[in-house]
Amino acid sequence: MPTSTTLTTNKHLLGWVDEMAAMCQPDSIVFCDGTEDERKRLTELAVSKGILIPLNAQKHPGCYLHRSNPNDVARVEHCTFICTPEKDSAGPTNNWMAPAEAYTKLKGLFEGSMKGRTMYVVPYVMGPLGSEHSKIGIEITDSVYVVLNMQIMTRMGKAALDMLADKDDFNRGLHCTGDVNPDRRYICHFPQDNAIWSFGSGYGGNALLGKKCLSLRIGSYLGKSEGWLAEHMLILGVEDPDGTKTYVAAAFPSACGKTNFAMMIPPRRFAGWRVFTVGDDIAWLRVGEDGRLWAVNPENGYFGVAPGTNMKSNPNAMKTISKNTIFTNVAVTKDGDVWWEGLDGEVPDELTDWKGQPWKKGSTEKAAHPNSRFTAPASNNPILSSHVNDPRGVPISAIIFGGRRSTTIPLVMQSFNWAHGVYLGSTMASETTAAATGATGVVRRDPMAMLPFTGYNVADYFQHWLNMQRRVPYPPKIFMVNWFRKNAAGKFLWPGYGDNMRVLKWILDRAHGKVGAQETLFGWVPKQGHIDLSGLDIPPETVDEATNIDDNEWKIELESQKAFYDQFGERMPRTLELIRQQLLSRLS
Ligand code: GTP
Ligand code: SPV
Ligand code: MN
Repeated sequence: MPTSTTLTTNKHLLGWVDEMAAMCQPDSIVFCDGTEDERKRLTELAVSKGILIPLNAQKHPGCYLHRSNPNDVARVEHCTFICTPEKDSAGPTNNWMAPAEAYTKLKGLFEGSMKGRTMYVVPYVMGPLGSEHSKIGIEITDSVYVVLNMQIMTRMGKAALDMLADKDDFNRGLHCTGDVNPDRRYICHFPQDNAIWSFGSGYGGNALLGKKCLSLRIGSYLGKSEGWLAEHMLILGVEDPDGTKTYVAAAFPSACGKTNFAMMIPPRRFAGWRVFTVGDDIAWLRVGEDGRLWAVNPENGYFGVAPGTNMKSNPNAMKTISKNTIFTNVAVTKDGDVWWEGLDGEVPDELTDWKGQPWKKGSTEKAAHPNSRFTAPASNNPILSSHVNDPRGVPISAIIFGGRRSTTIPLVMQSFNWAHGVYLGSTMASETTAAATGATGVVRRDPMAMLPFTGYNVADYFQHWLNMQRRVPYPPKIFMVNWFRKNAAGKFLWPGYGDNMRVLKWILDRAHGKVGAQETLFGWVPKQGHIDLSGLDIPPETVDEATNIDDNEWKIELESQKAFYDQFGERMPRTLELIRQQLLSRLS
Protein backbone atom coordinates (compact mmCIF):
# COMPACT_ATOMS: atom_id res chain seq x y z
CA MET A 1 0.00 0.00 0.00
CA PRO A 2 1.79 3.21 -1.10
CA THR A 3 1.65 5.97 1.46
CA SER A 4 -0.27 9.16 0.94
CA THR A 5 -0.85 12.10 3.23
CA THR A 6 -1.54 15.76 2.82
CA LEU A 7 0.61 16.52 5.86
CA THR A 8 4.04 16.15 4.25
CA THR A 9 5.80 15.71 0.94
CA ASN A 10 9.11 14.76 2.59
CA LYS A 11 10.46 12.01 0.32
CA HIS A 12 12.79 10.55 2.95
CA LEU A 13 9.93 10.19 5.37
CA LEU A 14 7.40 8.87 2.87
CA GLY A 15 9.95 6.43 1.44
CA TRP A 16 10.81 5.09 4.87
CA VAL A 17 7.15 4.73 5.87
CA ASP A 18 6.52 2.80 2.61
CA GLU A 19 9.42 0.50 3.41
CA MET A 20 8.22 -0.14 6.98
CA ALA A 21 4.65 -0.65 5.80
CA ALA A 22 5.82 -3.20 3.23
CA MET A 23 7.47 -5.09 6.08
CA CYS A 24 4.75 -4.76 8.77
CA GLN A 25 1.79 -5.01 6.34
CA PRO A 26 -0.76 -2.93 8.25
CA ASP A 27 -4.36 -2.68 7.04
CA SER A 28 -4.12 1.10 7.01
CA ILE A 29 -1.70 3.94 7.67
CA VAL A 30 -2.59 7.06 9.64
CA PHE A 31 -0.34 10.12 9.81
CA CYS A 32 -0.90 11.91 13.11
CA ASP A 33 -1.40 15.67 13.02
CA GLY A 34 -1.44 16.21 16.79
CA THR A 35 -4.73 18.14 16.79
CA GLU A 36 -7.28 18.10 19.59
CA ASP A 37 -9.76 16.65 17.12
CA GLU A 38 -7.45 13.72 16.45
CA ARG A 39 -6.91 13.20 20.17
CA LYS A 40 -10.67 12.99 20.74
CA ARG A 41 -11.12 10.58 17.84
CA LEU A 42 -8.33 8.26 18.94
CA THR A 43 -9.50 8.40 22.55
CA GLU A 44 -12.99 7.33 21.48
CA LEU A 45 -11.49 4.53 19.42
CA ALA A 46 -9.36 3.40 22.37
CA VAL A 47 -12.41 3.46 24.66
CA SER A 48 -14.48 1.46 22.18
CA LYS A 49 -11.75 -1.18 22.07
CA GLY A 50 -11.31 -1.30 25.86
CA ILE A 51 -7.73 0.05 25.61
CA LEU A 52 -8.78 3.06 27.68
CA ILE A 53 -11.39 3.07 30.44
CA PRO A 54 -13.04 6.43 31.21
CA LEU A 55 -12.62 7.49 34.85
CA ASN A 56 -15.06 9.42 37.05
CA ALA A 57 -15.57 12.60 35.03
CA GLN A 58 -16.47 14.71 38.08
CA LYS A 59 -13.38 13.76 40.06
CA HIS A 60 -10.96 13.31 37.19
CA PRO A 61 -12.25 15.10 34.07
CA GLY A 62 -10.69 13.97 30.79
CA CYS A 63 -8.85 11.12 32.51
CA TYR A 64 -8.58 7.48 31.43
CA LEU A 65 -7.20 4.23 32.79
CA HIS A 66 -5.12 1.80 30.79
CA ARG A 67 -4.31 -1.71 31.99
CA SER A 68 -1.23 -3.17 30.36
CA ASN A 69 -0.58 -6.86 29.92
CA PRO A 70 0.53 -8.06 33.38
CA ASN A 71 3.77 -9.34 31.82
CA ASP A 72 4.51 -5.86 30.46
CA VAL A 73 4.69 -3.41 33.35
CA ALA A 74 8.16 -1.85 33.32
CA ARG A 75 11.34 -1.24 31.36
CA VAL A 76 13.09 -4.43 30.34
CA GLU A 77 16.83 -3.88 30.65
CA HIS A 78 17.76 -7.45 29.70
CA CYS A 79 15.94 -7.00 26.36
CA THR A 80 17.47 -3.59 25.61
CA PHE A 81 20.36 -3.57 23.13
CA ILE A 82 22.89 -1.10 21.76
CA CYS A 83 23.63 -2.21 18.21
CA THR A 84 27.00 -0.91 17.07
CA PRO A 85 29.50 -2.58 14.71
CA GLU A 86 31.99 -3.03 17.58
CA LYS A 87 30.96 -4.60 20.89
CA ASP A 88 33.40 -2.30 22.71
CA SER A 89 31.44 0.78 21.58
CA ALA A 90 28.51 -0.45 23.68
CA GLY A 91 30.73 -1.40 26.62
CA PRO A 92 30.38 -4.02 29.33
CA THR A 93 27.28 -2.52 30.98
CA ASN A 94 25.08 -2.61 27.86
CA ASN A 95 23.63 -5.59 26.02
CA TRP A 96 25.10 -5.61 22.53
CA MET A 97 24.08 -7.03 19.19
CA ALA A 98 25.74 -6.46 15.81
CA PRO A 99 23.49 -4.23 13.67
CA ALA A 100 23.10 -6.78 10.84
CA GLU A 101 22.14 -9.51 13.31
CA ALA A 102 19.67 -7.24 15.11
CA TYR A 103 18.01 -6.05 11.88
CA THR A 104 17.67 -9.64 10.64
CA LYS A 105 16.28 -10.90 13.94
CA LEU A 106 13.79 -8.05 14.30
CA LYS A 107 12.74 -8.11 10.64
CA GLY A 108 11.59 -11.65 11.34
CA LEU A 109 9.36 -10.29 14.10
CA PHE A 110 8.12 -7.13 12.33
CA GLU A 111 7.32 -9.00 9.09
CA GLY A 112 3.50 -9.02 8.83
CA SER A 113 3.21 -7.91 12.46
CA MET A 114 0.63 -5.20 11.73
CA LYS A 115 -1.77 -7.33 9.69
CA GLY A 116 -5.28 -6.39 10.72
CA ARG A 117 -3.93 -3.33 12.52
CA THR A 118 -3.48 0.37 11.84
CA MET A 119 0.02 1.79 11.47
CA TYR A 120 0.25 5.20 13.09
CA VAL A 121 3.00 7.55 11.96
CA VAL A 122 3.79 9.88 14.84
CA PRO A 123 6.00 12.90 14.11
CA TYR A 124 7.39 14.51 17.26
CA VAL A 125 9.99 16.95 18.54
CA MET A 126 12.09 16.50 21.65
CA GLY A 127 12.94 19.99 22.89
CA PRO A 128 11.34 23.37 22.17
CA LEU A 129 9.80 23.83 18.70
CA GLY A 130 12.11 25.64 16.31
CA SER A 131 15.24 25.22 18.43
CA GLU A 132 18.35 24.15 16.54
CA HIS A 133 19.18 21.84 19.47
CA SER A 134 15.85 20.00 19.41
CA LYS A 135 15.64 16.55 17.85
CA ILE A 136 12.94 15.36 15.49
CA GLY A 137 11.72 11.79 15.64
CA ILE A 138 9.11 9.82 13.74
CA GLU A 139 7.65 6.90 15.65
CA ILE A 140 5.77 4.30 13.68
CA THR A 141 3.54 2.33 16.05
CA ASP A 142 0.56 -0.01 16.06
CA SER A 143 -0.55 1.25 19.49
CA VAL A 144 -3.21 3.94 19.98
CA TYR A 145 -2.12 4.09 23.62
CA VAL A 146 1.41 5.00 22.49
CA VAL A 147 0.07 7.71 20.16
CA LEU A 148 -2.01 9.28 22.95
CA ASN A 149 0.94 9.14 25.36
CA MET A 150 3.28 10.65 22.78
CA GLN A 151 0.85 13.50 22.31
CA ILE A 152 1.20 14.33 26.01
CA MET A 153 4.92 13.62 26.38
CA THR A 154 6.26 15.37 23.26
CA ARG A 155 5.52 18.22 20.85
CA MET A 156 3.70 15.95 18.44
CA GLY A 157 2.07 16.25 15.03
CA LYS A 158 2.08 18.81 12.24
CA ALA A 159 4.46 21.15 14.06
CA ALA A 160 7.12 18.42 13.93
CA LEU A 161 6.60 17.84 10.21
CA ASP A 162 6.79 21.58 9.56
CA MET A 163 10.05 21.71 11.48
CA LEU A 164 11.40 18.71 9.57
CA ALA A 165 10.40 20.21 6.20
CA ASP A 166 12.17 18.17 3.49
CA LYS A 167 15.21 17.16 5.59
CA ASP A 168 16.36 13.58 6.13
CA ASP A 169 17.53 14.40 9.65
CA PHE A 170 15.09 12.53 11.90
CA ASN A 171 15.18 9.57 14.24
CA ARG A 172 13.55 6.54 12.66
CA GLY A 173 11.60 4.77 15.39
CA LEU A 174 9.70 1.59 14.64
CA HIS A 175 7.46 0.14 17.33
CA CYS A 176 5.10 -2.81 17.31
CA THR A 177 3.34 -4.18 20.37
CA GLY A 178 3.31 -7.58 18.68
CA ASP A 179 1.78 -10.30 20.83
CA VAL A 180 3.43 -8.94 24.03
CA ASN A 181 5.43 -12.11 24.48
CA PRO A 182 8.32 -11.46 26.89
CA ASP A 183 10.45 -13.97 24.98
CA ARG A 184 10.06 -11.94 21.81
CA ARG A 185 10.70 -8.52 23.29
CA TYR A 186 13.54 -6.37 21.95
CA ILE A 187 14.38 -2.70 22.35
CA CYS A 188 17.20 -2.15 19.85
CA HIS A 189 19.13 1.08 19.31
CA PHE A 190 21.19 1.77 16.19
CA PRO A 191 23.14 4.95 17.05
CA GLN A 192 24.96 5.06 13.70
CA ASP A 193 21.64 4.92 11.82
CA ASN A 194 19.78 7.21 14.27
CA ALA A 195 17.21 4.41 14.50
CA ILE A 196 15.26 2.52 17.17
CA TRP A 197 13.36 -0.73 16.70
CA SER A 198 11.16 -1.80 19.57
CA PHE A 199 9.10 -4.98 19.51
CA GLY A 200 6.85 -6.80 21.96
CA SER A 201 6.14 -4.23 24.69
CA GLY A 202 3.61 -1.42 24.95
CA TYR A 203 4.94 0.04 28.19
CA GLY A 204 6.63 3.34 29.07
CA GLY A 205 10.29 3.62 28.22
CA ASN A 206 10.09 0.49 26.02
CA ALA A 207 7.46 1.95 23.73
CA LEU A 208 7.44 5.76 24.01
CA LEU A 209 10.54 6.02 21.86
CA GLY A 210 11.16 9.74 22.33
CA LYS A 211 11.88 9.27 26.03
CA LYS A 212 14.65 6.93 27.14
CA CYS A 213 15.48 5.57 23.66
CA LEU A 214 15.92 8.85 21.75
CA SER A 215 16.45 11.48 24.44
CA LEU A 216 18.91 9.43 26.51
CA ARG A 217 20.45 6.44 24.67
CA ILE A 218 20.70 7.99 21.19
CA GLY A 219 20.96 11.44 22.81
CA SER A 220 23.98 10.54 24.93
CA TYR A 221 25.69 9.10 21.85
CA LEU A 222 25.07 12.35 19.94
CA GLY A 223 26.13 14.39 22.96
CA LYS A 224 29.48 12.60 23.04
CA SER A 225 30.27 13.49 19.43
CA GLU A 226 28.74 16.98 19.55
CA GLY A 227 30.09 18.10 22.93
CA TRP A 228 27.02 18.12 25.16
CA LEU A 229 25.37 15.88 27.76
CA ALA A 230 22.06 13.98 27.69
CA GLU A 231 21.24 13.12 31.30
CA HIS A 232 18.61 11.37 33.44
CA MET A 233 18.04 14.58 35.40
CA LEU A 234 15.24 16.75 36.66
CA ILE A 235 15.67 20.51 36.28
CA LEU A 236 14.24 22.95 38.80
CA GLY A 237 14.43 26.65 39.54
CA VAL A 238 14.40 28.20 43.01
CA GLU A 239 13.42 31.80 43.60
CA ASP A 240 14.57 33.30 46.88
CA PRO A 241 12.60 36.02 48.74
CA ASP A 242 14.67 38.70 46.92
CA GLY A 243 13.58 37.32 43.56
CA THR A 244 16.92 35.76 42.59
CA LYS A 245 16.46 32.58 40.57
CA THR A 246 18.90 29.69 40.67
CA TYR A 247 18.61 26.50 38.63
CA VAL A 248 19.81 23.03 39.55
CA ALA A 249 19.79 19.67 37.75
CA ALA A 250 19.62 16.40 39.67
CA ALA A 251 20.20 12.80 38.62
CA PHE A 252 18.43 10.18 40.74
CA PRO A 253 17.85 6.66 39.38
CA SER A 254 14.39 5.53 38.25
CA ALA A 255 11.77 5.81 41.01
CA CYS A 256 14.22 7.59 43.33
CA GLY A 257 12.58 10.99 43.65
CA LYS A 258 13.11 13.18 40.57
CA THR A 259 9.45 14.06 39.97
CA ASN A 260 8.95 14.73 43.68
CA PHE A 261 12.03 16.96 43.95
CA ALA A 262 11.15 18.83 40.74
CA MET A 263 7.67 19.71 42.06
CA MET A 264 8.63 20.34 45.67
CA ILE A 265 6.82 22.84 47.89
CA PRO A 266 9.20 24.36 50.45
CA PRO A 267 8.19 23.97 54.12
CA ARG A 268 6.52 26.85 55.98
CA ARG A 269 9.88 27.93 57.41
CA PHE A 270 10.87 28.97 53.87
CA ALA A 271 8.18 31.61 53.38
CA GLY A 272 8.92 33.65 50.26
CA TRP A 273 10.87 30.82 48.58
CA ARG A 274 9.39 29.31 45.43
CA VAL A 275 10.31 26.29 43.35
CA PHE A 276 9.59 25.97 39.61
CA THR A 277 9.68 22.80 37.52
CA VAL A 278 11.59 22.85 34.24
CA GLY A 279 11.71 19.06 33.85
CA ASP A 280 11.24 15.90 35.90
CA ASP A 281 13.23 13.21 34.07
CA ILE A 282 15.57 14.28 31.30
CA ALA A 283 18.00 17.17 30.81
CA TRP A 284 20.07 18.12 27.79
CA LEU A 285 23.04 20.16 28.96
CA ARG A 286 25.02 22.44 26.68
CA VAL A 287 27.70 25.07 27.14
CA GLY A 288 26.26 28.54 26.69
CA GLU A 289 27.95 31.56 25.14
CA ASP A 290 28.50 32.86 28.66
CA GLY A 291 30.56 29.78 29.57
CA ARG A 292 27.94 28.35 31.87
CA LEU A 293 26.12 25.04 31.48
CA TRP A 294 22.53 25.47 30.24
CA ALA A 295 19.79 22.86 30.54
CA VAL A 296 16.76 22.08 28.40
CA ASN A 297 14.02 19.56 29.18
CA PRO A 298 13.27 17.78 25.88
CA GLU A 299 9.91 16.47 27.12
CA ASN A 300 6.48 18.09 27.22
CA GLY A 301 4.79 15.98 29.93
CA TYR A 302 5.39 13.72 32.90
CA PHE A 303 5.32 9.91 32.95
CA GLY A 304 5.37 9.75 36.73
CA VAL A 305 5.22 7.06 39.41
CA ALA A 306 1.73 6.95 41.00
CA PRO A 307 2.31 5.04 44.30
CA GLY A 308 3.40 7.34 47.10
CA THR A 309 1.97 10.43 45.38
CA ASN A 310 -0.42 12.29 47.71
CA MET A 311 -1.39 15.79 48.89
CA LYS A 312 1.31 15.74 51.55
CA SER A 313 4.23 14.28 49.56
CA ASN A 314 3.55 16.05 46.24
CA PRO A 315 0.53 18.40 46.08
CA ASN A 316 1.71 19.85 42.76
CA ALA A 317 1.71 16.39 41.17
CA MET A 318 -1.81 15.80 42.53
CA LYS A 319 -2.95 19.03 40.83
CA THR A 320 -1.08 18.12 37.66
CA ILE A 321 -2.92 14.79 37.36
CA SER A 322 -6.35 16.20 38.21
CA LYS A 323 -7.40 16.39 34.53
CA ASN A 324 -6.51 15.17 31.02
CA THR A 325 -4.26 12.44 32.36
CA ILE A 326 -3.79 8.82 31.33
CA PHE A 327 -3.30 6.47 34.28
CA THR A 328 -1.66 3.11 33.69
CA ASN A 329 -1.99 0.11 36.02
CA VAL A 330 -3.47 1.98 39.01
CA ALA A 331 -6.42 0.61 41.00
CA VAL A 332 -9.99 1.94 40.63
CA THR A 333 -12.52 2.77 43.34
CA LYS A 334 -16.20 1.81 43.26
CA ASP A 335 -17.11 5.24 41.88
CA GLY A 336 -14.59 5.02 39.06
CA ASP A 337 -11.84 7.10 40.61
CA VAL A 338 -8.14 6.21 40.77
CA TRP A 339 -6.37 4.72 43.78
CA TRP A 340 -2.85 3.60 44.67
CA GLU A 341 -0.83 2.68 47.72
CA GLY A 342 0.14 5.84 49.58
CA LEU A 343 -2.78 7.96 48.32
CA ASP A 344 -4.42 10.27 50.91
CA GLY A 345 -7.28 9.07 53.09
CA GLU A 346 -8.54 5.72 54.26
CA VAL A 347 -7.74 2.60 52.29
CA PRO A 348 -11.06 1.75 50.56
CA ASP A 349 -12.72 -1.53 51.62
CA GLU A 350 -13.04 -2.68 48.03
CA LEU A 351 -11.25 -1.80 44.83
CA THR A 352 -10.62 -3.13 41.37
CA ASP A 353 -6.91 -3.85 41.25
CA TRP A 354 -4.47 -3.02 38.45
CA LYS A 355 -5.23 -6.32 36.74
CA GLY A 356 -8.98 -5.63 36.79
CA GLN A 357 -9.66 -8.10 39.61
CA PRO A 358 -11.71 -7.44 42.78
CA TRP A 359 -9.49 -6.39 45.68
CA LYS A 360 -10.31 -6.22 49.41
CA LYS A 361 -8.73 -4.10 52.11
CA GLY A 362 -6.10 -6.12 53.97
CA SER A 363 -5.10 -8.10 50.88
CA THR A 364 -1.40 -8.98 50.75
CA GLU A 365 -1.38 -8.09 47.04
CA LYS A 366 -0.85 -4.49 45.98
CA ALA A 367 -3.95 -2.87 44.47
CA ALA A 368 -1.92 -0.63 42.15
CA HIS A 369 1.19 -1.96 40.44
CA PRO A 370 4.33 -0.51 42.16
CA ASN A 371 5.35 0.92 38.76
CA SER A 372 1.87 2.24 37.95
CA ARG A 373 2.14 5.65 36.31
CA PHE A 374 0.39 8.82 35.22
CA THR A 375 0.96 10.56 31.89
CA ALA A 376 0.13 14.24 32.36
CA PRO A 377 0.77 17.37 30.30
CA ALA A 378 3.44 19.70 31.69
CA SER A 379 1.00 22.57 31.17
CA ASN A 380 -1.12 21.13 34.03
CA ASN A 381 1.71 21.75 36.51
CA PRO A 382 0.87 24.77 38.73
CA ILE A 383 4.58 25.53 39.25
CA LEU A 384 5.72 25.07 35.65
CA SER A 385 8.71 27.28 34.89
CA SER A 386 8.18 30.01 32.31
CA HIS A 387 11.39 28.81 30.65
CA VAL A 388 10.19 25.36 29.50
CA ASN A 389 9.92 26.48 25.89
CA ASP A 390 13.03 28.65 25.97
CA PRO A 391 15.48 27.24 23.38
CA ARG A 392 18.43 28.43 25.53
CA GLY A 393 17.10 26.54 28.56
CA VAL A 394 18.20 27.64 32.02
CA PRO A 395 21.70 28.17 33.48
CA ILE A 396 22.68 25.45 35.94
CA SER A 397 24.45 26.42 39.20
CA ALA A 398 24.51 22.99 40.83
CA ILE A 399 24.39 19.36 39.71
CA ILE A 400 23.12 16.87 42.27
CA PHE A 401 23.64 13.10 42.20
CA GLY A 402 21.56 10.94 44.50
CA GLY A 403 20.86 7.26 44.94
CA ARG A 404 18.58 5.20 47.16
CA ARG A 405 20.95 3.96 49.84
CA SER A 406 19.87 2.73 53.27
CA THR A 407 23.44 2.97 54.60
CA THR A 408 26.80 4.73 54.13
CA ILE A 409 25.91 7.71 51.93
CA PRO A 410 25.24 10.88 53.97
CA LEU A 411 22.31 13.24 53.47
CA VAL A 412 24.45 15.72 51.53
CA MET A 413 28.03 16.22 50.48
CA GLN A 414 29.80 18.56 48.05
CA SER A 415 32.61 17.43 45.78
CA PHE A 416 36.03 19.05 46.11
CA ASN A 417 36.15 19.87 42.40
CA TRP A 418 34.72 18.85 39.00
CA ALA A 419 36.76 15.63 38.63
CA HIS A 420 35.89 14.57 42.17
CA GLY A 421 32.25 15.33 41.35
CA VAL A 422 32.48 13.12 38.27
CA TYR A 423 33.99 10.45 40.51
CA LEU A 424 31.03 10.75 42.91
CA GLY A 425 28.58 10.43 40.02
CA SER A 426 30.48 7.54 38.46
CA THR A 427 30.46 5.51 41.67
CA MET A 428 26.85 6.22 42.56
CA ALA A 429 24.90 3.16 43.64
CA SER A 430 21.23 2.64 44.31
CA GLU A 431 18.73 0.00 45.35
CA THR A 432 16.83 -1.27 42.31
CA THR A 433 13.14 -0.29 42.02
CA ALA A 434 9.99 -1.46 40.24
CA ALA A 435 10.72 0.90 37.30
CA ALA A 436 12.56 -1.97 35.64
CA THR A 437 11.73 -5.69 35.70
CA GLY A 438 13.81 -7.91 38.00
CA ALA A 439 14.53 -7.98 41.72
CA THR A 440 13.96 -4.77 43.68
CA GLY A 441 16.00 -3.48 46.61
CA VAL A 442 19.33 -4.79 45.30
CA VAL A 443 22.18 -2.26 45.53
CA ARG A 444 23.90 -1.82 42.19
CA ARG A 445 26.24 0.77 40.72
CA ASP A 446 24.19 3.20 38.64
CA PRO A 447 26.64 5.87 37.46
CA MET A 448 24.97 9.29 37.11
CA ALA A 449 21.64 7.33 37.24
CA MET A 450 22.45 6.47 33.61
CA LEU A 451 23.36 2.77 33.80
CA PRO A 452 20.32 1.69 31.73
CA PHE A 453 20.39 4.77 29.49
CA THR A 454 23.95 5.35 28.25
CA GLY A 455 24.02 4.63 24.53
CA TYR A 456 27.77 3.91 24.39
CA ASN A 457 30.66 2.62 26.49
CA VAL A 458 30.28 4.00 30.02
CA ALA A 459 34.07 4.40 30.35
CA ASP A 460 33.96 6.79 27.36
CA TYR A 461 30.97 8.49 28.98
CA PHE A 462 33.06 9.12 32.12
CA GLN A 463 35.85 10.55 29.96
CA HIS A 464 33.30 12.77 28.22
CA TRP A 465 32.15 14.09 31.61
CA LEU A 466 35.76 14.78 32.61
CA ASN A 467 36.41 16.53 29.28
CA MET A 468 33.41 18.79 29.78
CA GLN A 469 35.40 20.71 32.40
CA ARG A 470 37.57 22.26 29.69
CA ARG A 471 34.48 23.28 27.74
CA VAL A 472 32.69 24.91 30.69
CA PRO A 473 34.61 27.89 32.08
CA TYR A 474 31.96 28.43 34.79
CA PRO A 475 30.87 24.92 35.72
CA PRO A 476 28.12 24.11 38.21
CA LYS A 477 29.21 22.79 41.62
CA ILE A 478 28.61 19.07 42.07
CA PHE A 479 26.80 17.54 45.07
CA MET A 480 25.69 14.13 46.27
CA VAL A 481 22.52 13.54 48.31
CA ASN A 482 20.74 10.56 49.86
CA TRP A 483 17.11 10.96 50.98
CA PHE A 484 16.81 7.23 51.68
CA ARG A 485 19.15 6.42 54.59
CA LYS A 486 17.51 4.23 57.24
CA ASN A 487 18.00 3.56 60.93
CA ALA A 488 18.60 0.11 62.41
CA ALA A 489 14.83 -0.45 62.54
CA GLY A 490 14.55 0.19 58.79
CA LYS A 491 12.86 3.60 59.11
CA PHE A 492 13.87 6.53 56.88
CA LEU A 493 16.04 8.95 58.89
CA TRP A 494 15.25 12.03 56.80
CA PRO A 495 11.63 13.20 56.26
CA GLY A 496 12.31 13.92 52.57
CA TYR A 497 9.89 15.48 50.06
CA GLY A 498 9.30 19.21 50.81
CA ASP A 499 11.84 19.08 53.62
CA ASN A 500 14.51 18.37 50.99
CA MET A 501 14.32 22.17 50.54
CA ARG A 502 16.45 22.43 53.69
CA VAL A 503 19.24 20.53 51.96
CA LEU A 504 18.68 22.35 48.67
CA LYS A 505 19.08 25.67 50.52
CA TRP A 506 22.55 24.62 51.69
CA ILE A 507 23.40 23.52 48.15
CA LEU A 508 22.32 26.93 46.80
CA ASP A 509 24.30 28.75 49.48
CA ARG A 510 27.38 26.71 48.59
CA ALA A 511 26.85 27.27 44.86
CA HIS A 512 26.72 31.02 45.52
CA GLY A 513 29.73 30.86 47.87
CA LYS A 514 27.60 32.15 50.75
CA VAL A 515 28.52 29.62 53.45
CA GLY A 516 31.54 27.70 54.59
CA ALA A 517 31.63 23.92 54.89
CA GLN A 518 33.32 21.22 56.85
CA GLU A 519 35.97 19.20 55.05
CA THR A 520 35.82 15.43 55.47
CA LEU A 521 37.94 12.76 53.81
CA PHE A 522 35.26 12.25 51.18
CA GLY A 523 33.86 15.71 50.47
CA TRP A 524 32.53 18.96 51.95
CA VAL A 525 29.61 18.62 54.36
CA PRO A 526 27.47 21.26 56.15
CA LYS A 527 28.87 22.76 59.33
CA GLN A 528 26.89 22.24 62.50
CA GLY A 529 23.73 24.37 62.27
CA HIS A 530 24.06 25.16 58.56
CA ILE A 531 21.12 22.98 57.57
CA ASP A 532 18.05 24.85 58.75
CA LEU A 533 16.06 22.40 60.87
CA SER A 534 13.64 24.84 62.48
CA GLY A 535 10.02 23.71 62.42
CA LEU A 536 11.09 20.13 61.77
CA ASP A 537 9.75 17.73 64.36
CA ILE A 538 12.52 15.19 64.33
CA PRO A 539 15.25 14.98 66.98
CA PRO A 540 18.65 16.43 66.00
CA GLU A 541 20.26 13.02 66.68
CA THR A 542 18.26 11.56 63.81
CA VAL A 543 19.67 14.20 61.48
CA ASP A 544 23.14 13.47 62.85
CA GLU A 545 22.61 9.83 61.95
CA ALA A 546 21.47 10.80 58.44
CA THR A 547 24.53 12.98 57.91
CA ASN A 548 27.03 10.67 59.58
CA ILE A 549 30.10 9.47 57.70
CA ASP A 550 31.36 6.13 58.97
CA ASP A 551 34.97 5.39 57.94
CA ASN A 552 34.43 1.62 58.09
CA GLU A 553 31.37 1.75 55.85
CA TRP A 554 33.26 4.01 53.43
CA LYS A 555 36.22 1.64 53.33
CA ILE A 556 33.87 -1.13 52.15
CA GLU A 557 32.23 1.27 49.71
CA LEU A 558 35.53 2.41 48.17
CA GLU A 559 36.82 -1.15 47.89
CA SER A 560 33.64 -2.35 46.21
CA GLN A 561 33.87 0.43 43.61
CA LYS A 562 37.01 -1.17 42.21
CA ALA A 563 35.24 -4.16 40.66
CA PHE A 564 32.86 -1.79 38.89
CA TYR A 565 35.72 0.28 37.45
CA ASP A 566 37.81 -2.79 36.58
CA GLN A 567 35.28 -4.16 34.09
CA PHE A 568 36.09 -1.25 31.77
CA GLY A 569 39.75 -2.29 31.55
CA GLU A 570 42.09 0.05 29.67
CA ARG A 571 39.21 2.29 28.59
CA MET A 572 38.53 3.41 32.17
CA PRO A 573 39.80 6.99 32.76
CA ARG A 574 42.78 6.78 35.13
CA THR A 575 41.77 10.07 36.78
CA LEU A 576 38.76 8.45 38.44
CA GLU A 577 40.60 5.34 39.65
CA LEU A 578 43.33 7.59 41.07
CA ILE A 579 40.74 9.60 43.00
CA ARG A 580 39.34 6.36 44.40
CA GLN A 581 42.80 5.18 45.43
CA GLN A 582 43.64 8.52 46.99
CA LEU A 583 40.46 8.50 49.10
CA LEU A 584 41.16 4.93 50.17
CA SER A 585 44.76 5.71 51.08
CA ARG A 586 43.67 8.65 53.23
CA LEU A 587 41.54 6.20 55.22
CA SER A 588 44.34 3.87 56.23
P1 GTP B 1 11.24 7.81 37.34
O1 GTP B 1 10.04 8.45 36.73
O2 GTP B 1 11.16 6.32 37.37
O3 GTP B 1 12.51 8.25 36.71
O4 GTP B 1 11.22 8.16 38.93
P2 GTP B 1 11.55 9.51 39.76
O5 GTP B 1 13.01 9.60 39.99
O6 GTP B 1 10.88 10.68 39.17
O7 GTP B 1 10.91 9.15 41.19
P3 GTP B 1 9.61 9.76 41.92
O8 GTP B 1 9.76 11.21 42.27
O9 GTP B 1 8.42 9.39 41.14
O10 GTP B 1 9.63 8.95 43.29
C1 GTP B 1 9.63 7.53 43.32
C2 GTP B 1 9.29 7.02 44.67
O11 GTP B 1 10.18 7.54 45.66
C3 GTP B 1 7.87 7.42 45.12
O12 GTP B 1 7.24 6.31 45.70
C4 GTP B 1 8.11 8.50 46.13
O13 GTP B 1 7.10 8.54 47.09
C5 GTP B 1 9.47 8.15 46.73
N1 GTP B 1 10.20 9.38 47.16
C6 GTP B 1 10.39 10.49 46.41
N2 GTP B 1 11.05 11.44 47.12
C7 GTP B 1 11.30 10.91 48.34
C8 GTP B 1 11.97 11.40 49.52
O14 GTP B 1 12.46 12.53 49.58
N3 GTP B 1 12.03 10.55 50.58
C9 GTP B 1 11.50 9.29 50.53
N4 GTP B 1 11.62 8.52 51.61
N5 GTP B 1 10.85 8.80 49.44
C10 GTP B 1 10.76 9.60 48.37
C1 SPV C 1 12.32 5.44 34.35
O1 SPV C 1 12.25 4.20 34.47
O2 SPV C 1 13.36 6.07 34.67
C2 SPV C 1 11.16 6.20 33.87
C3 SPV C 1 9.99 5.45 33.39
O3 SPV C 1 11.21 7.41 33.84
S1 SPV C 1 10.19 4.84 31.77
O4 SPV C 1 9.58 5.79 30.84
O5 SPV C 1 9.49 3.56 31.71
O6 SPV C 1 11.59 4.71 31.46
MN1 MN D 1 13.19 8.19 34.67
